[in-house]
Amino acid sequence: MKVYFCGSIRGGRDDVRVYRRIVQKLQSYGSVLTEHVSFTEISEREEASCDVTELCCGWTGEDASSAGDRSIHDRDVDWLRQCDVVVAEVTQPSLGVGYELGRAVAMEKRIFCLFRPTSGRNLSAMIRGAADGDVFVVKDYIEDEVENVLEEFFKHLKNVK
Ligand code: 6IA
Repeated sequence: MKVYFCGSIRGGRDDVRVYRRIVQKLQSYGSVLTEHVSFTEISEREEASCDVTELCCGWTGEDASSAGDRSIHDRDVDWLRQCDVVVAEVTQPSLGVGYELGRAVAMEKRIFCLFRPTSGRNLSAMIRGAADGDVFVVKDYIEDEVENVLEEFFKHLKNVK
């Protein structure tokens, strides 16, 4: 199973430790194409060590610094096409995550969005309003429940497949 995980990068990295927890759990179900989203070494200004850049993008040396936004976009859209399921942590608002979810809907992917109401934020109507409880699921959760919530979702996924 290929999982595409979405989490904020330039939108802000406040939740990176939750992303790490999610990705670790997701890796017990399959390969996470976008593991780099959970790397604490990546800041919202995308200052990452060379090692990390190499790890996440397969770019090395000069390529890594000059790859640019188009390469990131095209590669991510390609991964989105390849994946079996999209899991997004949507508490920290991110234009990129919103865009990925819109593209995923158009590709008819299964989508699981995780939102933490304890953040005091109100989830965008374009995400909450897209939920149909089947192909597009939005789940309110607290951080301590995150592994259980993912377990429930993947159990359900196995049954509908
Ligand atoms: O607008 P945002 O930057 O918050 O969008 C975040 C979302 O877009 C994530 O779910 C990622 O899948 C995708 N994304 C945004 N920036 C990158 C990126 N930058 N690399 C891969 N995916 C990205 C390069 C970081 C570099 C240090 C390796």
